[in-house]
Amino acid sequence: MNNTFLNDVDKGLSNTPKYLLSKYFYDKIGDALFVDIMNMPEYYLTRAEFDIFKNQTQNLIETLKLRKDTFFELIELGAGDGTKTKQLLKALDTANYNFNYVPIDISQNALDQLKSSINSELPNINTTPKQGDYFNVLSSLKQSNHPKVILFLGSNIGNLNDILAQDFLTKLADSLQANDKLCIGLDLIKSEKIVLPAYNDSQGITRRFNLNLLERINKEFDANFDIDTFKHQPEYTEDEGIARSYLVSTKSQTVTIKALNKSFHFMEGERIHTETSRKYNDAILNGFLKKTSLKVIDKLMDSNQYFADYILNK
Ligand code: AVJ
Repeated sequence: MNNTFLNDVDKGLSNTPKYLLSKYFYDKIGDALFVDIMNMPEYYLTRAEFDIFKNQTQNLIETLKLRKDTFFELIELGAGDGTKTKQLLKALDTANYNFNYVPIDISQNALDQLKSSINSELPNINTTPKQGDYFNVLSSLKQSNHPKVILFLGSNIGNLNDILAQDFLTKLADSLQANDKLCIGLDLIKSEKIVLPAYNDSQGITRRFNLNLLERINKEFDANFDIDTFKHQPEYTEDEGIARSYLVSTKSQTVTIKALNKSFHFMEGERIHTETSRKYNDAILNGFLKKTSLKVIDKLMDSNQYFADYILNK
């Protein structure tokens, strides 16, 4: 695991242009910063999807065709702190549905916290977490023969570039059976005035979240990034529908990563691309889906129509 991270750092910083993978944001500090981001007034995504899960829970249960007489697995990719999912879990628990909750996340720390919070808030629910990234867990999905409901919320899929998103949806489709359901939460393409501040909150939490990636490399790989010399830079245009975050070196400098026994040169103004957050609409989603066996059967939106949960099956 750690070695993969080190290899990915080497690969990304040796590339032109430089990049680091956003999945590595989530160490213990990154997890906590992301929870803070979700509470920022500018970060509308979580509130919008929470609105759907809180106010359209019955609708969600119906459209997912959940049945009380059949055991199913509720699998969540990138579960994080589970705030939205708990709305659904609560309703399913109250109505005595028979299921197992399988949260999957890159962060073991996030999973440990989620499991203990569900155990205390919803003690009837059987939670069996799995650690891994989205691609690694796909193969384990096929192993179970129970009906499955897959939740992929929070516009987490937005972190995959278009090639990876296509690849992921194709593989995900292959690991599902005819009666399985998929709920994908997508942030919808909208004006720059709304999207850009979500990645540049006025309290600077997103900035710290982005810079934490360099601090993580300093700590884990004995590197000497001077984080005061890197600037958080988010970009978004409504035309393209993709938010990207960068860290910009404010001066010409060389950074050494002892665990790699290597140095990396940064020109003044040179950037590291650290995150892609694609926004969606029906056409973009259907463009990916047409190359898979998946189709949209329903779409739930929040009251502002900022965000949509798409329900899919094969
Ligand atoms: C968890 C991937 C949905 O892209 O909006 C928030 C992560 N990054 N602020 C997103 C994130 C900066 C977030 N996702």
